[in-house]
This record gives sequence, structure tokens and C-alpha cells, in this order.
Amino acid sequence: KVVEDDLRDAIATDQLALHYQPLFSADGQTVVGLEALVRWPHPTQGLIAPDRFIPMAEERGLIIPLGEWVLRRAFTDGKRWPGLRIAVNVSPIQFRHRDFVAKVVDALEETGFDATRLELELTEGVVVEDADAAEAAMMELRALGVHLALDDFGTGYSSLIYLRRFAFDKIKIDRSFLESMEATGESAILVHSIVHLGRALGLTVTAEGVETKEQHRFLQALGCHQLQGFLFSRPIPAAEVDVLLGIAP
Ligand code: G
Ligand code: G
Ligand code: MN
Ligand code: NA
Repeated sequence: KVVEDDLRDAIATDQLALHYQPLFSADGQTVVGLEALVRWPHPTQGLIAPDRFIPMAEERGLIIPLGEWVLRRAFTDGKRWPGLRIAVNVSPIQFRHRDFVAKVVDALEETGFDATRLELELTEGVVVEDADAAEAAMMELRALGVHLALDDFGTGYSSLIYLRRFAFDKIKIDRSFLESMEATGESAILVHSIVHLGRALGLTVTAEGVETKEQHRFLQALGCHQLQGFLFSRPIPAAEVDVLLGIAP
């Protein structure tokens, strides 16, 4: 069982870790970005996945210090990989905090990380509650040069409205569409429609959860811009990113 006090302690004493999952160009040949994904290397329980502690962090107010830790670590690590955009997941609770944009600016300044290399991954949950405040925060972030991606696209109930209203640069097609693609022709039709819609709106279209060569071929043929999934790479520690990019000592 994951315990609140342990998590608070882990955040305060720098015990969390970030892994990075590379995003690839449509041909699968070039790394075009990295998504930071938090892990908790627990002293007795081994590596704990975020599903097991992010919800608790959100309930207990720990998502604010956790989110700040993630930003700082991602920026510090990211400086080793010039030219690559670093994507960071943001919890709706963290995003709605009134100091969120100021905290991002502080972390950028303290680490010297270039704002234009930051991509924040938001979900529909971010904009659902107070759309006006969300829109204002998003405009501030865009003005700084920060990029915004709509994560888990297609799983919400009115994603299309959000695309029209909010200043996203990218959509990430939820991996559930790919999982069911072979089983039902309908999922393939949906993926096709989403890619064309995204492209028509001038957005970067990323597919998540690419696991097979067949999926890769299909997505490449459709004109999906970026691909992410176990076929190309799992999330890996920073040292393995260095090796992948050929910059290891
Ligand atoms: O890495 P993994 O596939 O186990 O991630 C599971 C879930 O945890 C995903 O929905 C992912 O977006 C979320 N997640 C991973 N890292 C972070 C983080 O740093 N902050 C937040 N808020 N969510 C994260
Ligand atoms: O919600 P979000 O998109 O941030 O979730 C990212 C999560 O998806 C990470 O925990 C990562 O481990 C997982 N993931 C990434 N690629 C694949 C894949 O190809 N297949 C599956 N099943 N999960 C993946
Ligand atoms: Mn994500
Ligand atoms: Na996602």
C-alpha cells in the first residue's frame, strides 16, 4: 500500500525519478521529442508506476510540489538534449492552481531551460471546469513560447469543441484507438478521421501506443506526424536517452 507520508517524504528528499519516452518522426527513424513520465523507486516496493500515486497526490494536495519537482527535473535533464522538445504531463488540479503559470516561469528561469522547448500535455479535464481561467492561462503560456498538447485525445466527451476554442498545438490520439484497431474496422475509421481533422486544423498529430509494424504503416500512410509507443521505445531513464541519442560518454 502506498502511503501519503512516504510520498511527501519522497518528493521532499528527491527520491522520485523521471523516465522519458521518445517521440519519433513518422518514418520511425528520428527522435523528435521526449515525454517525461514520473516513477517512484520505492525502497521496499520497487519501482511504483504513476497510476498508483498520482491520484493520491491529487487528493492530498501533493500534486503541487510533485508537479514542480517534475518540471524542474525535466528542465535540468532536458538541457542535455539540445534541440529536442520535452513534454511534461500536467494534472488538472495543478493546472488550475492560480500560481501555475508563475511556477512554470520560475522553473524555466531557475534552470535556464528554453520555454520554446517545453510542451505541456493537458487533458480535457483541465479545461472542463473553468474554461475562461484555463483559456487565459493557456494564452499566457503560448505567449511565453510554450507548446500545448491535448493528451488522450478522443476519450473525452466533447474534444472537438476544445480544439476550436483552445490554443493547442498538438493532439495525441489516445492509445485505446490503436488497441482496438485490428479488432474493429471502426477504430481505424476513427483514427483516420482524427488524423485528417488534426492536419486540417494545422495541428501536429501524434499517435500514442504504437506497438506493431502494421499500426506504424497505417499511421504513416495517413500522414500522422509523430509516433510514440513500445514498437519504437519504452519510457527509459535519462542515461539510456543519452545512449539512444548517441551522446553517452
Ligand atoms: O508512465 P505511465 O504510462 O505508467 O503513466 C501512467 C499515467 O500517469 C499516464 O496517464 C500519465 O499521463 C501519468 N503521468 C506520468 N507522469 C506524470 C507526471 O509527471 N505528472 C502527471 N500529472 N501525470 C503523469
Ligand atoms: O496518459 P499518457 O498518454 O500520458 O500515458 C502515457 C503512458 O502510456 C505511459 O505510462 C507509457 O508507459 C504508456 N505507453 C506508452 N507507449 C505505450 C504502448 O505502446 N503501449 C502501451 N500499452 N502503453 C504505452
Ligand atoms: Mn501523456
Ligand atoms: Na495519452
